[in-house]
Amino acid sequence: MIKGYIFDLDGVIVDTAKYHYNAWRRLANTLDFDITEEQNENLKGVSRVESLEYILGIGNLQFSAQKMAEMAEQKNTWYVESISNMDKSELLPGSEELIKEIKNKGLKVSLGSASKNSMRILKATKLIDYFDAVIDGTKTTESKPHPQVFLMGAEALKLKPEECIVFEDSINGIKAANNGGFVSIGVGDQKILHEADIVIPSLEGITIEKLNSLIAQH
Ligand code: B16
Ligand code: MG
Repeated sequence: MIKGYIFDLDGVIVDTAKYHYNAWRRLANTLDFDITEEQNENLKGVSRVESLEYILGIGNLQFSAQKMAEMAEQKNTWYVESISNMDKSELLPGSEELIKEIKNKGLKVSLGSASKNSMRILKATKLIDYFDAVIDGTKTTESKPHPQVFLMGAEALKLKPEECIVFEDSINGIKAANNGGFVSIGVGDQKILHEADIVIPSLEGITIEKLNSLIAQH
């Protein structure tokens, strides 16, 4: 029986994946190359430092550790600027409704995000009080597809992985959920997220009852 719901942040609760992409593109452009949407799929759910390494690999470029730290900082400054006026209008359809329903039914909610900006976003969108646990990039040492972020979430909720659903928009996040033994729900494109147990186009109209029936059919 499902007792806990673990939500990825960027691309599941809030529409911030586009801002990460824009900021990385801006950085790549300063180095005279570009990144495609397809390449961006591999950046979703990936930590800031590992994203930078991947991007520099695309440009076939190498820099000192100090220069790389400066570039990661620059990207984050641009990203934070783009979310500085964030409010509930950035919530993806259905996310707040589902989180509220889960809490109203006395079930548990955790965040499972790679982002170090997650508290800022949860506060700006006024969702923070619904969360029983917040596990993010400030607490983890391993990146998705390692399951650490979700295992820490389940532990904080005092639940086993098989008692929890993970919602994810990234290939790496789905792999992380599967690696940890969670029920994985891909939120987005079936073609991209085909490794998920179940794929839904968005959280719009998704209720606990619908989730239970999708799991029963699986
Ligand atoms: P930050 P998620 C991830 O968040 C993003 O998908 C990814 O694009 C980003 O690089 C990563 O967080 C780190 O974010 O630079 O804010 O620490 O999808 O795991 O919620
Ligand atoms: Mg995501």
